[in-house]
Amino acid sequence: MDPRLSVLVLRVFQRLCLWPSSFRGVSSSLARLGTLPNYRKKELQSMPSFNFSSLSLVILGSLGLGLSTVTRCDVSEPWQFGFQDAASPIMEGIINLHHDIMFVLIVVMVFVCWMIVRTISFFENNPNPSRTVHAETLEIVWTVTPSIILMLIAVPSFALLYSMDEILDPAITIKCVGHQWYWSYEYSDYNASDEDSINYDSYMVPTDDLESGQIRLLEVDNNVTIPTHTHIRFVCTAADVLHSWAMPSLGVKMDCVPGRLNQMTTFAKREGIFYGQCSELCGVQHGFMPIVVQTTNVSDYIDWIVNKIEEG
Ligand SMILES: [Cu+2]
Repeated sequence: MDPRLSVLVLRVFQRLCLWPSSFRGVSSSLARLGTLPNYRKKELQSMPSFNFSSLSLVILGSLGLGLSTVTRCDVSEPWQFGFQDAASPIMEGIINLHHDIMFVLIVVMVFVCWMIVRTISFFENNPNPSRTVHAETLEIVWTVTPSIILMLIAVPSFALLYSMDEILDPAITIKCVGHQWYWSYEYSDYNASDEDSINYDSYMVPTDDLESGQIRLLEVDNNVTIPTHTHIRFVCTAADVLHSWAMPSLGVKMDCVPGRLNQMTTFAKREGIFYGQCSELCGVQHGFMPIVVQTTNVSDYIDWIVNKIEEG
């Protein structure tokens, strides 16, 4: 069996396993329970290929564990569909809204398909089918019902949208500047003048220089380090062309526009290393300017920042 196909089948199976838990709040915690630790994922990833028997073993294993999944924690993976695990309340909100809308979507889709099939079969099997072309009551019903559904969806959607926009008194401000083709970061909370600010560039690690276990095209030489359970503000801009600073697990994606500052906020809930990429076509090496965010506890963050200040 083609390894890619078996991975795809496995993913469909995982999604089916996770489907019953796709209700608000439950899904993200169950998904986390079912997530394997990183070393185990590496092991699975390094398997040369799935043959059918190993696939069925994995499926049986998944059944045994209830909701197991081989989804990597905080990095995208080949043939992934679905989200990366959330690490911020905003991303949890995005995933929950997605699940809620998917529920409505499937109910509507099944209803519409059922109606079409029934209409066709009644029309074909009936020697004298109705030729009605106008029905006022029916038209009112099929206009009002979808608008009510849309309004029901709009309420949580707007709540999420506005909470993403909210900048809650941030403890740290980090400036992200997009360049062709790397990122540079600036921590300016700890200095008296602009010249003293902590400032560094972050380049992708080329494939030839990767160490074992590192991820191709996603690893960088200098991470962005932020503390967990702290409100962080990112201000984004670009030095040359449009870029976009995106970190899926934190639920942030912001355009970096030359000559202006955009801001966004995040609140990391757990420690880890998170991978993202530039998300605006910015030139020939657009695919080679990844973003790595490391979240640590506050005391490790203080150590890191003191180190950086001393380096500077
Ligand atoms: Cu870019």
